[in-house]
This record gives sequence, C-alpha cells and structure tokens, in this order.
Amino acid sequence: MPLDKGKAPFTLPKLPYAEDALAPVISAKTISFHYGKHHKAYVDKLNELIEGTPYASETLEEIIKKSAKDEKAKAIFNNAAQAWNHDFYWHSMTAKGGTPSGKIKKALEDSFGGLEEFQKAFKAAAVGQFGSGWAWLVAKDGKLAIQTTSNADTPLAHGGKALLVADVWEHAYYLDYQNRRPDHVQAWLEKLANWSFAEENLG
Ligand code: MN3
Repeated sequence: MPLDKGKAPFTLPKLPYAEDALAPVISAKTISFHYGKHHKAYVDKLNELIEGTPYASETLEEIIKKSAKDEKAKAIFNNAAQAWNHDFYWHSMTAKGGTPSGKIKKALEDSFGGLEEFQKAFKAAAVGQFGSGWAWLVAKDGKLAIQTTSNADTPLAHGGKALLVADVWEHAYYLDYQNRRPDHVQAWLEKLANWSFAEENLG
C-alpha cells in the first residue's frame, strides 16, 4: 500500500503522477483543485481535530476504524476517511489504465463474467450513487464485488478490502464533464482504471 502509515501530524501524500497526466479525462485544473485544495483540506482539518486527543497517536487507518464507532468523532471520521479515500483514489488511476491482465483479469471474469460486464455494473453503481460518494471494487469472500459509499464512508471502516475506487463527488469531474457523471465514469473505466494497483491490493 502506498498510503500514509505514519502517525499525526499527517502530511498530504505526493501524487503518483504529474497534475496533467490524466488529461483529457481529468484535466490538470481539476487535479489541482481536487488534490491541492480538497484533499489538502481534509488532511489539514484532521490534524487540527485530533491535536491533543488520543487519536493523535494512532495511524490514519486506526483513526478511521475507531472513529467510525465513535458518535462524538464524526468530524474526525469524515476528514480521516476522506484523507485515506483520496490517497487511494489517486493510486486507482493511471495514464495507461483501462485494460486488466493476469490475475485481476481472471478474477473479473470469475466474478462478473468479464471486463465489459464489470464496467457496465460499476458504471450503473457509480451513476446510481445519489449525491456525493464513492464507487468501489472490493474483495469479499474470495470474490470481487462492487460497493458504493456515501460522503466520506469507506469499506476500510467496515472491515472491507478495497481494490479500486472512483470518486463520484461532483468536485471530481464537474470542471471537465459538468453534470455528465455517466460519461465521466465511462471514460474513467476505459482510460484510467489502474488494474495493476487493483491486483496489488488483491494480494
Ligand atoms: Mn474527492
């Protein structure tokens, strides 16, 4: 996992590519706001919220799992989960994405019937997620499955194993696609989905 394993204060993890690497599906302008403003704000806010609390000595993943069960830590959960989700999201994309091979290709065939069937189901789930949220590919009981979460929620909080994620908050695509979430998700699947990252996570 490329994600931050350290403890507070957390720093904004480096993007795994240049800001213009995913254009034209995701423009440099979108990445610049999404990474440089939105993602950074979640990290900064998290540091501010946990300062002087027991959460300050935990790793990001521990904070997410514990604050998910703590009614009084909703803001901590939201910012910690968004910090993690975004780092996972950047790695879920690559300029040369879209085509799975090897073990993950086989897993997609076993669980969905093939890449095309998977893409159809993933797109329907991502488009059907009402309001802000995330569309995930997860591993569950030896199979792959599609799952959506609302707002900051993340499979990590519920013992799930994430393989790949698409951000379907409007800030992820609005500058490039406006209200056309289906077109954005289609292009994301065909051009950006980082199947080697998904395979790494499958283990
Ligand atoms: Mn986002």
